[in-house]
Amino acid sequence: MKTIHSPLHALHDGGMELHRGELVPCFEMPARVDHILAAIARTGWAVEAPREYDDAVLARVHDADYLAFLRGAYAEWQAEGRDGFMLPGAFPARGMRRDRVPAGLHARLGYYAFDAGSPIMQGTWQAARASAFCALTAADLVAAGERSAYALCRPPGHHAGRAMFGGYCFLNNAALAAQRLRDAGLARIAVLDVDYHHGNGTQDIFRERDDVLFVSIHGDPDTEYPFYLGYADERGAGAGEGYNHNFPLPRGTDWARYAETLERALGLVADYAPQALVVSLGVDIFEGDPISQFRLGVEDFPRLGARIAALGLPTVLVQEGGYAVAGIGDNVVGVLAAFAGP
Ligand code: Q9C
Ligand code: ZN
Repeated sequence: MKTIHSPLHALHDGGMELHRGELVPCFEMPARVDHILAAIARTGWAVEAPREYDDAVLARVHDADYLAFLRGAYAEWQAEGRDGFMLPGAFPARGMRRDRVPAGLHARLGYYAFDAGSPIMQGTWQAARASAFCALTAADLVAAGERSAYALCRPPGHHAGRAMFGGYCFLNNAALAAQRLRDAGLARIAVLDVDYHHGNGTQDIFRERDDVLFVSIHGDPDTEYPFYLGYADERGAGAGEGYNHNFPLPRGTDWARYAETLERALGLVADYAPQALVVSLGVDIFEGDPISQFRLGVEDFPRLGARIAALGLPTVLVQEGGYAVAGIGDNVVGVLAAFAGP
């Protein structure tokens, strides 16, 4: 199985995030990719650079005004004589205007953001584009007949909405991959999101559609980020009603509990009979993760991979979270091994 990777991810680096009321260095750091690449190098699997795509491909999933904001935000920041990284401090919550995009840079920053945990810096746009290109390239490989491909995306994507960033995510890599597979002529795509955090962006992007099934297993949003989406009663809307399934699980969930839920989730994917599967592969379900509360051990990731691979579907695996940096490579390769064959 091929890994698609771009060194441009490292241009997004060095920011701080507001974490439980404290400004701390971002958990989402370039070293994550180094550890994943090192583990992949030990397997001998091929690593390739992504292809390039026009902004029109990104606009299949994201709004044009949002893409323009991401592209130009840091240059505007510099034009105001500032450096370092950008973080918003105010957001349009209930009772406030969301129907107009304000003019000022800081106002627009809060308008498009949903948390103060996702700094924008000099290289963020380039890194986010390269990350999206990895997912799109992996989707193109699978559309062209590869059984599976792994997009080593960084920054991650599943929290990013049509016109919204947050949770370390700017462009929704998994959604772009799913849309790319649709645009290649595959009729039905399933997205299985196993990241610890609910994939609110992906859910929202496909909420009203029946051609992309979204199934997510994650920490209960009553206490776990992103808090305001990811509950079991969110089933999709309009034509998409019944094509969205959330499985929130409590803190402390171990493999035994997880595996039961996984079987139900996989059953829904199989019943949908998709032409391809996109996996939002967050390994922050690991017991050693510093910001998450499930208890999967290193030995559980090959089990997870084997169960998903047993669907027998052409599969694009897209890297999402995972912040136990030293263990991230083994956990990712543990999942991928089931797809790579003997
Ligand atoms: N100020 C992923 O795993 N932490 N994202 C809270 C709020 C956010 C995790 C920050 C965790 C996001 C892709
Ligand atoms: Zn996560």
